Amino acid sequence: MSTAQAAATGYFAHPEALIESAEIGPRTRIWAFAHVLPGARIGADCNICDHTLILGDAVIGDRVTVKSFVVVGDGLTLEDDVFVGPNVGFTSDLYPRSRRGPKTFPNTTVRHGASIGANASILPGVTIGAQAMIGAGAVVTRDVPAQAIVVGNPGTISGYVDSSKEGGKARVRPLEFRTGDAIEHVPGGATLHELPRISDHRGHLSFAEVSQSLPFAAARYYLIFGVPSRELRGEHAHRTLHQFLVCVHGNCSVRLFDGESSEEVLLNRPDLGLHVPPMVWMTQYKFSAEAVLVVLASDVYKAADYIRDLDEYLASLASKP
Ligand code: T46
Repeated sequence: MSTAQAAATGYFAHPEALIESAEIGPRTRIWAFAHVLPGARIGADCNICDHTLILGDAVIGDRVTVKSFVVVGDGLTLEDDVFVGPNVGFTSDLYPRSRRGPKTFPNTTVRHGASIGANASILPGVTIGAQAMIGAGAVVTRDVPAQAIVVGNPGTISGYVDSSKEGGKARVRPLEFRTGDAIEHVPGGATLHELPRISDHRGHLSFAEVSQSLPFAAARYYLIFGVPSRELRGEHAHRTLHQFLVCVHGNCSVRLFDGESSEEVLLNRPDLGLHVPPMVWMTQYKFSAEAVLVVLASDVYKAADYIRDLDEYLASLASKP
């Protein structure tokens, strides 16, 4: 397509770009030496930089930036507002051999608002969650939860972006908090309780009593232990369940997100309890070796009480009166 034809359809193409697709949205700019193959779909207001190759099966949403030296396609979808830094490598075949490519490619999806730093490598078939931030040079080998920050090789979650602050990181509750009334408030109505500790020459004893530090009657307990440090648990909210978390050995981080703000709490003492009411999106990660997390729950296990999809969780919050 010529530059004049491009202008007629409402987008800009540099005279040195090679455009073979008719599916390009208005106000998108495609710069020199970019090659867009027939069938590629590019939305509105995108910026496709010099020396990019957009293959025929590529699906690119609106307001997407693709910096130089990136190949988009082979099962790849970039949703709205995605940023792809220079030299990012989207791989499409786990066992590549010359002239023996796979017949079909696994679907790789970068969800809306996610950013990928320069020189990162993304393995085929992964989903990078909404607003996630992939650090420069990271190697992403598996799915990335929404809002997670991933760095290193293999890519590991180092934290979460605080969606209430543009590009910011979630506030981390200081390691040794002390308060007068022994209760601190965290997002979503969750509270951090400093539990009684009775110490003598025999050691320590800590406890919680219903209606004092334990804000509900427990119907169940469960334990989480032996978690490899790279793994994360949770990534869901409960519709009605109250929970009280105590890390009785070692430490782990709990990220709480209430749809607007997020905060990370470090559970590092057996006399520190975290009450999490319903409808708080919660993740546990950064487990130390030998960490044991005890959870008291207000009800028996009910699979239907879980909301495991972040978009569904946000929609449920929005539909609340
Ligand atoms: C939570 C965080 C902190 C049961 O059968 N009974 C139970 O009481 C529990 C808690 C789990 N399960 C089964 C359900 C799954 O098949 O155990 C399996 C693993 O559970 P899940 O993937 O939910 O594990 P986590 O660590 O992601 O979440 C758990 C709790 O389920 C959840 O309520 O808030 O710990």
